Amino acid sequence: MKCHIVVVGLGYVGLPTALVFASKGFRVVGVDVDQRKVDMLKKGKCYLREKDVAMLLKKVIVEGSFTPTTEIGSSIENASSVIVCVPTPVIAGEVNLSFLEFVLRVISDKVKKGQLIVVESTVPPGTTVNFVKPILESSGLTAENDFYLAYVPERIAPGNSIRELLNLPRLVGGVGPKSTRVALELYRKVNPNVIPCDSLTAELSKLAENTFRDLNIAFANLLAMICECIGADAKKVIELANTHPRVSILRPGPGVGGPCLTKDPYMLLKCGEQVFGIKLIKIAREINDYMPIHTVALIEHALSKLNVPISKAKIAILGVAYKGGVDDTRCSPSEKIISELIAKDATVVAYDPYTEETFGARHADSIEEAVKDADAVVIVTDHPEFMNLDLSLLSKFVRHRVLIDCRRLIDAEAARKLGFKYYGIGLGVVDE
Ligand code: SAJ
Repeated sequence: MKCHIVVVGLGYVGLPTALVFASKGFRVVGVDVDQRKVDMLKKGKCYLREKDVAMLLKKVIVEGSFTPTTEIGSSIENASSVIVCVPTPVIAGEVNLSFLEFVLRVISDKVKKGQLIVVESTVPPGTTVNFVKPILESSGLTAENDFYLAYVPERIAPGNSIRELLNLPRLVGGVGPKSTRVALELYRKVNPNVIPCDSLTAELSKLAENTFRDLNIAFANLLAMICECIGADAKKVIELANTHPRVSILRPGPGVGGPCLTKDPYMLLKCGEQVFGIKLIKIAREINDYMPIHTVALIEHALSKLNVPISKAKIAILGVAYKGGVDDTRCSPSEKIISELIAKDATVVAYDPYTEETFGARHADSIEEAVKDADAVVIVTDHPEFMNLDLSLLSKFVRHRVLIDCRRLIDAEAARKLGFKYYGIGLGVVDE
């Protein structure tokens, strides 16, 4: 058995992290405040809907290398390393570091000489040095001399976490060279692809990658709306532009969801409010946040062509999760789309093969149940299950053959041949 690691916070990031270390021979104690989660984990039951995570959990529980607990203090006393993966939510543009602070105060009571403390939670630039370090040093010990402190940003995409933890390059940013070296040694044991840097650079890189992705999607969404205005097809335009070897535009859609892209750009915004052009980040966020409203406008437009007032319409929503292949509904565009439709008195039925969440819409157990008597079918999430929808079967259930394809999963021509009015984000509307 190798040394003992404590992972604090067993959510989307902490749980896979704990399991990966446990599977590589470390003795890992995973701490979470949620007793229900801890009880499930002890029985080898996984609350994340990821096959690899569930399999690894069973394995490490049977092997005895992973111990879930709600007890944080005593587990830290015996640890050689502590990895903190607690949420750092952004509320109304302001980051809330209270969960992080709480954990750090407990750690500072227990921190010992030679221990490595790692923060993986996304934080504003400078947090490791200006916020984390002083709290830990209130113990009387100092970073670099007595204990080691590093920022190692999590970079995993929910749905694919184990593979990414093992393969995606890890940025390892210590508060000094000794901390970087000690943290590199630890992370190298699970992933050979480790890149040394300092904590500030690691913090900024994490925010840069998610903000860049948000900007890129905002540009794709802007292009989509331009194409809708002038009767072009953004999907084709982007496909062609991307044949240029130095261009890589992402896909437009019904909005950007999830807990990362919707929050991390605000952390970058905050640290450069006086910088010329910083509003670029804000505008990108505004564009992406606007897309659910744009989607509702497209639905209303389609219904108006049928002379069905929205208050009398039945709308089937396919997909509630924020992206394809996951059950995660955090900040999902579906939430805003469904609530806007309900506010307009539409009858909304939602189906998602991965989650029971409906955000107030009626729940359907199948696609057929969702689309029964629908005036419009709206594909919101790019789940693989929606890629090959059997439109001829669907057409038997719906009241009107109207398809609004926010992810451009369906072949427009094939849909039209079956008598569907096909609308897509980024597809210039051609109403006969
Ligand atoms: N989306 C689009 N068009 C696209 C790609 C995505 O509209 O072309 C939408 C998705 O549907 C979704 C949202 O953007 O609603 C975000 O999805 P995502 O797959 O882009 O990213 P996340 O939030 O699942 O994970 C991101 C990842 N960051 C990057 O790829 C740079 C992941 O690696 C990070 O670890 C994660 O954020 C995080 O935790 O920070």
